Amino acid sequence: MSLNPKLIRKDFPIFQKNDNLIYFDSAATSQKPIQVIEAVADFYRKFNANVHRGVYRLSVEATEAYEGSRRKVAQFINAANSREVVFVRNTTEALNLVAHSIGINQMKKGGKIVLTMMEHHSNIVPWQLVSKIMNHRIEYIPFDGEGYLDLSVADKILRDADVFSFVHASNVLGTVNDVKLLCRMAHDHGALAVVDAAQSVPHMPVDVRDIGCDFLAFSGHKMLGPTGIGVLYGRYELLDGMEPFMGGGEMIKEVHLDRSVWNDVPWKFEAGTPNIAGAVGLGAAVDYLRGLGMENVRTHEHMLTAKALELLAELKHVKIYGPENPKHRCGLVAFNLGDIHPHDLATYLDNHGICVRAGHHCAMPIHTRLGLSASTRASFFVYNTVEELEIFQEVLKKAVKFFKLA
Ligand code: C6P
Repeated sequence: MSLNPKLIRKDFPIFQKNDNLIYFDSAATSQKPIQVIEAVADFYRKFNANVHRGVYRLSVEATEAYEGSRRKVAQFINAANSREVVFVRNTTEALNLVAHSIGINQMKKGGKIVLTMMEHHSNIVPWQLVSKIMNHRIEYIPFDGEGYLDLSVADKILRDADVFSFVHASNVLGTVNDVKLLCRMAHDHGALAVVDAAQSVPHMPVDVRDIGCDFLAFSGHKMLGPTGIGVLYGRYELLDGMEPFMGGGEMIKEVHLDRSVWNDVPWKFEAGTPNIAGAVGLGAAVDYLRGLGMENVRTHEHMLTAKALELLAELKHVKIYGPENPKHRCGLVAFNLGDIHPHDLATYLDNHGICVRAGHHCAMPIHTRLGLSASTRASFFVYNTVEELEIFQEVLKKAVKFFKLA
């Protein structure tokens, strides 16, 4: 079934306020439908209390709403058990949790971590932090000129690796990696497989059991949900054997002056009062996306990406990054237009009502590999239309004249 973005837009108050707004920055954060906004507001209006603490009815209801969202998220990614879903703040925190707990508490000093050169900083810096403490080595699988991982060198690089952590869909190149294959490669080398799914879970069906990953991280705010809520999926046996990342209330069963006993999974990783309303909002976002159907979401974005590539390619001065085949891409396109600085281009586009991101998109190593300091990126979601892409192309044509590209 094809999506009707014009109908979908009616659910988003931000487009009601300004129907001409062309929002091409969903890879940074998505807009929110009224169903999510109301779920959060309703929580505060009707159920607000702390979770797992009170015996009174309101607290039990708040706990049920919070844990109900956990079950929805677990189903959404086909986790075997909702206890494999840990609520965190965002993808960044999820990856820091894994890097800390595995990299410091489980790996021996001088271990080996393998990443790829197309990682977001969130999947590089946490590993660098623990490597500094533990003297681990980090090696990177490169990508080729078209934006595909160079798997011909992967076996060599993965030898003796303890962890292989990689992005599902690149936030700059748009490349959708074959994560099932990458997980198999990790396991063949005895390494844990960690997936950064920040740009995939919102936009395509993701089944953790089919992928065969050990851990998978994503953010609520990129999938129509609120900011400040994210997910770390982990296989139960692994989470159970891990040390917590943060200490405090709720993550313990017993505290004595000389020692403590941790709570069960997943609560041992959720120290302190969690973002309860955020989790409830994420549950509503999952309901919304499931209502649309993730296959339909993927098909719609594939159609938009193919059209964007086609319209951009018609411009003489454009340089597009990432795979040419839209089937291998997620719904975003990073590009440069002649020598116009991406910040100047983004400002020009903003003056014409179009929101895009400009800069290194928190992925400096990708830009360094491409010989760039920055790019302009347009990213799409369920509320974007082909008409918006046509306007985008017209404004880019005007920009060519305005910036006097030869
Ligand atoms: N990328 C972008 O504009 P957080 O900030 O924790 O929700 O997500 C971090 C993150 C991790 N991995 C990938 C592949 C990502 O794209 C992001 C976030 C945004 O591209 C903001 S920098």
